[in-house]
Order: sequence, then C-alpha cells, then structure tokens
Amino acid sequence: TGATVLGYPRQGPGRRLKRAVEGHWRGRTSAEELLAVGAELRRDRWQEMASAGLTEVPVGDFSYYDHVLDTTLLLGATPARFTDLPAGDDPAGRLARQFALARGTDSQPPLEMTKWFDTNYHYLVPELGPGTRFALHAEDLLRQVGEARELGLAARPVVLGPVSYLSLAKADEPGSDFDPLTLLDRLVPVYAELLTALAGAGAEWVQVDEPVLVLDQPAGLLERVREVWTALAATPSRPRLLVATYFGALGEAAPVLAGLPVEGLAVDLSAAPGSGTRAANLAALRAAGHDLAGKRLLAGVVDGRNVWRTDLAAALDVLTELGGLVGSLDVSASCSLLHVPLDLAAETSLDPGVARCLAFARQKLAEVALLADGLRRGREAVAGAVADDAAARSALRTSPLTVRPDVRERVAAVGAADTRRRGTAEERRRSQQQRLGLPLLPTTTIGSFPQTEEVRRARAGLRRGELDPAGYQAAMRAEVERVVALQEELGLDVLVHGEPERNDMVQYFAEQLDGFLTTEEGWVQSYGSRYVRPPVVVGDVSRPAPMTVEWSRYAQQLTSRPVKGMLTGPVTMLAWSFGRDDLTPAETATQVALALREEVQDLERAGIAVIQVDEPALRETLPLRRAAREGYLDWAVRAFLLTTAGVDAGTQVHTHMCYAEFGEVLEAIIALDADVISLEAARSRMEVVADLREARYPHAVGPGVWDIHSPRVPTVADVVASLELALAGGVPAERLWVNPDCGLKTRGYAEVEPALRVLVEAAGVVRERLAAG
Ligand code: THG
Ligand code: ZN
Repeated sequence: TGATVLGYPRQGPGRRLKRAVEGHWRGRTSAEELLAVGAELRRDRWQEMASAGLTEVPVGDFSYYDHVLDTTLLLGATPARFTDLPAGDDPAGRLARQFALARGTDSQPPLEMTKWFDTNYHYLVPELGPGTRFALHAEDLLRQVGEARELGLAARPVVLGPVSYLSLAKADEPGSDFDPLTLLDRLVPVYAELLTALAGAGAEWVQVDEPVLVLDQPAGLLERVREVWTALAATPSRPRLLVATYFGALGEAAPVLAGLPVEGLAVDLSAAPGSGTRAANLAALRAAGHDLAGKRLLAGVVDGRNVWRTDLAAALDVLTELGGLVGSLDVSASCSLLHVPLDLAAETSLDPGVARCLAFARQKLAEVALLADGLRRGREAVAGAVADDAAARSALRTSPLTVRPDVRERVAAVGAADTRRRGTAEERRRSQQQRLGLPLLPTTTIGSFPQTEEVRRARAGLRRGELDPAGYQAAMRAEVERVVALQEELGLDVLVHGEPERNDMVQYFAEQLDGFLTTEEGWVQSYGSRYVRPPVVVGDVSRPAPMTVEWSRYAQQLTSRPVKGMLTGPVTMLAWSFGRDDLTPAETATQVALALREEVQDLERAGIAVIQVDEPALRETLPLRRAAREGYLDWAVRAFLLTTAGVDAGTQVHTHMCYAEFGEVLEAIIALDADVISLEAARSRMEVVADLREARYPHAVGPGVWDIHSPRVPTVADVVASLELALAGGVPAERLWVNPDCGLKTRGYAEVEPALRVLVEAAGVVRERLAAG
C-alpha cells in the first residue's frame, strides 16, 4: 500500500513564491533568481512529502502562475492574437511568455480568468479555434521529472488530461460557437508524444487529471472519453496511466472510467457533510467489479478541500474494503492540496482544542502516510493515533465552543414568517419613497471606497501595536468624514461610509462572529500571485455584539442623505470560508443568517433606512451538478431572506452581485425579494437587462454603468447611453438606479472622483429627458 497526493500548495513557507514572482514583475528579481526559487521550492516540497512518508510524489503540479496556463504552453496552444510574445526558447523565455499570457502584453489583454470547478481557485482559460495547431513543448516538465528523480524519489508527472483541457477552453473568436472538444483528434497525438517522452525521462507512472468526469456530461462525451483513452493506452513505450478524477461523485462516468484500458484511477472519497461523495463513489467502485481487479486505485479519503483532520477510523474502514476490490491501493487526498493552507504549525494563537482537530496540507501528508501505514501493518499498529483522533474530535464536538444550545434553540424556532418580507414589493416601494424622497434614477455606489495609503498605514500600525485602538478609531472616523463629504459634494443620493475599517470583508465579519476562527498564515492561492485567508467555521455561529452599527450610525449623523448599511450575506460568508465537518452548509447558513439578521435589525433601530447585504458568491457557488442546484438555491435564498426579512416595509434592502452570468439563478435572485439589486453589466453591454425583463424582475435594479475593473473613466455620453439602453430594454424609470458595477476598493481616487462625477451628471441628463417626456 502506497501513500501519495495529487498535488501540493505551491507558495512555500511565508508565501515565498508570491514574493519572488511579484519581485520579478517589479524588476527586483531576475528571471534566473525566480527560476532558482522555483527549483528550490519544488525540491523542498518533494523532500517534505518524502519525509512525511509518501511513497510517490507528484511532479508538474507546481506552477509560477497557473497549471492550466502551463498546460497551454506544454501543448503549444498560445492564442494567435498574441503576436508580440517574448521570444527565447530557454526557461527564462518561457517564463516571460507565461507571464505575458497571464498579465497581458502591450497590444493584448491577458487570457480570461475563471473559477476552477467549484473551488476558489481561478485558472486562465485556453482560447482555441479551428486554426489551433498543437505542438509538444515538454522541456520544463521533463526537467522537473529529472529534478525529482535526482533526489532518489519515485516521481509521478501530473498533466491536465485532453478531455478536461478542451472542456475548460473557450472559442478564440468572441461570439463564435466553435466547440473546442472538436479538436480532440488533433490533440491526442500530442499527448501520446508526451507519454513517450515521459517514459523516456524515466517516469513509471503518469497522472492525467480528468476532473470534468465529475460534471454533467454533454451527449456523446463519455464515448469520446473511451475512444481517447483507448487511443492513448495504445501508445508504444509509455508510462503506466493513472486517470485522476476529483471534486465529487462520478455518476454516469463511473462505469466508463472503471472500464478504461488504463492501469490506475484516482477517485474522490471525501466525506464532506451533505455532499454524498464518499457514499456515491464507494457504491460506484463496488459496482465496477472485475474492471478494478487489476488496477491501482488512489483512494482520496483525506479531504483536500477542507481543513479538518480526517476521521481515521472511518477512513480505515473504507480503505480496508477497497483493498479487497482493487489490484493495488494507495492512500491519497480527494484532490490536490492546493486548496488548503500550507501548515498548521505557522499558526500561533489557535485554541489548542481546535488546533488539535485541524489539518492543513502538511498535516494531511502525515494523515495519508499514517493511513497507508495502518493498512500495511494492520489497524493495531496505528491504534494510538486513531484513538487520539477520536478523542480530539469528540472533545471538540462536545465543547461549548462548538455547540451552543442558545443558537440551536433560535434555529429551531425559525418559522415561515421569518423569511417573508413585510408588505408587497409595491407597498414597500411606496413606503420607502415616502421615507427617503429619492429622485428618479437615484445614484449610489456599491460600498467600498479606495483604501488610501493613510488607511493602510493605520491598519498596519494597529496590527503592530504602534497605534492604539482609539487612535485607529479616530483615523477611520476621519476617513469616513472625508468620504461622506466627498459624496455630498459629488451629489450622490444614497451614500456609503466607504468601509475603511474593513480589509477582506469575509475576514472582517468572521473576526467578529462567534463560531468562526481566522488564521494568521492560512493563505490559499486564489489566482496567480494572489491569495486569500479563508476563515474556518468551528462551531455554532452567533453575534456577540453589533459589528457595523457604530460605523453606519457615525456616517449617518454626518449627513441628511441616507447612508447604506453594508453587510456580507450568509451564502458568501460560507462560500469563502472552510465549513464544519459535522454540519451541512445549509445548517451553518441558517446560523449565520440569524446572526446577520440581528445586525440588520440593529442597523434599522439605529436609523439606517437602506441596508445592503452583498452576495457576490451566490452565483459562483452553484453546484457543479444540475441535480444539486435546486437544493442549493433553496437554502441560499432562505438564508438571505432570513437575514433581511425582519425589517419594516419602509427599510430598503439592497443586494449586490458581481459577475454577469445570472441566467440559471435569475429565479432565485427574484426570490431574494431585495428592493434593489446592483449588478455587473458594464462589460456585458447591459445584456443582463434583457434577462431581467424576460424573467419579469419585479424590483429595482442598478446595472453597473462603470466597469471598475478597468481604469478607464467613462464619459457622460457613455453612461447616458447605458442608462438609455436599460430604459429601452424594459427597466421602468422608477426602478432604475445609477451605480458602478462593483466596489471601489481597488481603484484610486484619480479615477473614482471623475467617474462618479460623470455618473451623477449622466443621471441628471437622463432625468431631464424623462421629465421633458
Ligand atoms: N474575499 C475572500 N474570498 C474571495 C474574494 C474576497 N474569493 C473570491 C474572490 N474574492 C477572489 N479575489 C481576490 C482578489 C484579490 C486578492 C485575493 C483574491 C488579493 N489578495 C492579497 C494578496 O494576495 O496580496 C491579500 C489580501 C489580504 O491581505 O487579505 O489581492 O474578496 N475571502
Ligand atoms: Zn462586486
């Protein structure tokens, strides 16, 4: 029985890779130095895996930016639009080309970035067309195989598989209906060539990732999978093939996968509450019968998507059963460990009872090795560790930290009336208009204003203890005063306080809610050199004290115009955190919603008449499988309503969502019953307006009229045109709002001030036209 993982975090201790990469971009680190850092990080992680007890290590999962981008370069599939890529057929030249594709060139915007399945990692989307010609460029991968073999390790190269690569790609012509999967026949020979080259480099096994097998399959795709893999298996002098799947249940792909003429499979056997993955994949493996008898199986019993230690006893049960079904068994994690932080040991202030139950990537290596040891030497040999695990878990489960009877009682008492707004949409509109007296086409912003150097300095000062809490408070209040005065001067109708006190919004609320813990060094790669520190839901969630009320009250008393209260919704709080291993996301969402509901009601009592609850993650957390979507949307909508529905008809509820692909969730967005929604629309030319009309969206909407993702300041004519487009597209004037398409935190005042001036002026122009009839 072996022990291995499908992939490992790239960043290194202290996010060394981020610093080296960003230093290189700023011209402070040469390409040679960066390449040397990369080689050292790879060596360190291999040695770490080997000394943890892994019997085989992955090679090629490391990346300076993104592994899908690496695959594009490996296959020679750089889009033709990049005519000005840096040249040079050496490692430095390839590095420069890689960063040019990721960050754009003088003449070309970068490759588009999108979510990697349902994780919070983002990959760079391949752009393929009828003219794409593939050609193998395996130098870097082959060299890495050599690097690992020199250390005396069993090195298993990892590549993204042909079916998944093409499924994750898009057409290189905007608007074209070209299907990248039609390139399969052209691509397979390049993979065959790669296999031969890897065998030549001494690889005994190769891991080919085909995660698209866990998605709903377009008609005929599984048949193509069978053909492709039959062709690849026929490659002369190749390594043994391991087809890796992860991120969920195999469903109808299971028999196809099991029947492939390959020597090994990797299957997700994680046990996240509510996911059903372990049970479904176990049943599929049992059903596969003799197809598995001669195969190697990597059993992903350690959850690669969460930070809780593995239930060792349950994992051993699963592994013992699987051992009887397959030719040879390796213990593994359910997916690459890229999606969890690197090392629990970097945390200095966790509660010991909680820390004992956590496992980051490094700790998961030890779990994988321990489970393999248990299989090799018998359960008795690891009985101590299993008992310790069970004791730690049961101590946490019964600790007052995790189970709060008062929270459970509040959850049990939730009734249907708690998720229904008072008053119909029309009654609310009248009552809110009476209270707020807003003009037609009210102007507002999404919530955050630029985080200035002073604000950042104050936050750093507080962290380092150079600024006391009172001094920090005073600095933030001064910033709120400045932002409110600016908005009054600009003539905006609904103001915000600007959120200078918040860094990452999820982190901000998690720090203030009981039941969440935040980490110091728990970084997880989000995209390229950017990382987030997702909080961890440890126990029942509740709000010990108001969180935002003082800031909103302070801003409101500075002005006679309404100031919006600003909260992050329950779905987003969960989507960007690690969830519990003993409650489903739906159960935790109810607890978070109840805590936020108290905040909403406190804001209302403090005289805040407009309250925005952002749900940027609502769309992106949509389950991969269609069959799971309805259940998800049900609890997501219910949690939002539980958060917002406790207010009077005269209190206006707003929500905001980034990203424009709302098609599948429009019904759910209507069901949120928010009085006003602001959406990203600037980049999709108001297409979202047509969707809203078609769905008979009954509430007010602010389709973003300034794309804040670009530094370009729109002209009055641009904004007027967008507003006219929205009106012509069916948004009634009394339900149209004027706002940018996202928060302004990442922009500078050099763009924000003129752009907001333009927004206000454009609203005035259109109001006059409307008044003139
Ligand atoms: N907050 C959280 N999760 C998120 C987002 C968020 N996941 C999805 C999306 N937004 C990811 N987008 C980003 C954008 C910027 C950065 C990371 C993810 C970023 N990170 C800083 C860095 O790596 O230098 C560190 C930020 C920090 O200090 O906290 O710039 O908004 N939770
Ligand atoms: Zn946004």
